Amino acid sequence: MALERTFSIIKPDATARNLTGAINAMIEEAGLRIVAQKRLRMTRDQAETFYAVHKERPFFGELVDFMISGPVVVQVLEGDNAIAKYREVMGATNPENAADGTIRKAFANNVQENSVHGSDAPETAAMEIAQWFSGNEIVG
Ligand code: 3AN
Repeated sequence: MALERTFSIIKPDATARNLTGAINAMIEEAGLRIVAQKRLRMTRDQAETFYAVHKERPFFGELVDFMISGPVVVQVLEGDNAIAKYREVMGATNPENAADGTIRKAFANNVQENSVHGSDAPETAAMEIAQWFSGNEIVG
């Protein structure tokens, strides 16, 4: 299996509840390595760029407001099959549909305040990582 990198965000609903460590523990227990991490406050411009793919969706405005409402932790995760593996660990977008043992089942408030983001494909992972990290901030 190929060593892969994916991009993760611990969202404002989770940082507000002091869940960074609990979520990181679930990430590490799944065999993923946190090879870069920083806590920051997104600007509106940054959030709009990050979620540009959703700009026609009815929830876009609310989603951007939510993502800038508090601090986030942006991360790069590395491991075998990291993109698919992290999607599994996160669970379904809507926590009502998330499997037991997943981050969203354990912590998400609802479909919007769903605690974590993870890239959905190699191309988006590369773009998302490049938006938030320079090469020398990622130490595998
Ligand atoms: P995922 O994060 O599981 O890849 P996407 O890419 O469909 O899901 O959605 C991106 C983000 O948009 C979600 N993480 C969630 O915060 C928000 N979102 C998705 N669907 C809805 C919805 N129906 N209402 C409000 N927010 C939503």
